Amino acid sequence: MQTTPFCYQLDKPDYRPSSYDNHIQRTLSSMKGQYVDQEAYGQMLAEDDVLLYEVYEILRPEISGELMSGVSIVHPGKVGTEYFMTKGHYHSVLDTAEIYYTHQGFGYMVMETPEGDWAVEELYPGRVLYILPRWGHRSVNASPTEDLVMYFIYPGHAGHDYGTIEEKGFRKLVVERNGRPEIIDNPRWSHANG
Ligand code: S6P
Ligand code: ZN
Repeated sequence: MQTTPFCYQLDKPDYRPSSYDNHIQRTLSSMKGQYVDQEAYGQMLAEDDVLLYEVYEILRPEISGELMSGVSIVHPGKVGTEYFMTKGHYHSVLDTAEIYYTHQGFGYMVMETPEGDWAVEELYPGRVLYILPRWGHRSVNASPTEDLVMYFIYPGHAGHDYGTIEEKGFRKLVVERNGRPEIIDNPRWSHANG
């Protein structure tokens, strides 16, 4: 790990960092139960465990004075009518924020709090999204052809809680209807919460 200030490049055409510590690749099989159309999910998985998204991480010590950063790339595609998306998570230390800067593509950040608030923000090149502490987040690629490429920064001690979202999902889904993205209620979320 670096002990003096350091730099890395995020260059066109793909904005992958010039150096990184970790490359995560998440495929369809890691999203069991997350897509509302379970039949479409099963059929697609039987054909191919496709790559949904990748994360290049620049890691630092997991302490509050440090910052984690990196690049996430969500590939284009759909499971049924629902766009490819990240697993989504809360930070384990709930009271930690995050910033996302979109380099390329078009999509949405779906967010909610444990208190019942929700928000969905558009993501497109040049746009900066500030995610407040306590807001769980999932990125969704709503472009039919382009990667959604974003740079992110969050506190070193934040950690990740995936379990809550795996169990309940998000309140809102982004689906394609009549060739356009639409934000709808997640029927599975309502069911899970009675
Ligand atoms: C971490 C930050 C991103 C995500 C990445 C993948 O706090 O929000 O690095 O990890 O977008 O999403 P997920 O939900 O699989 O971690
Ligand atoms: Zn996060």
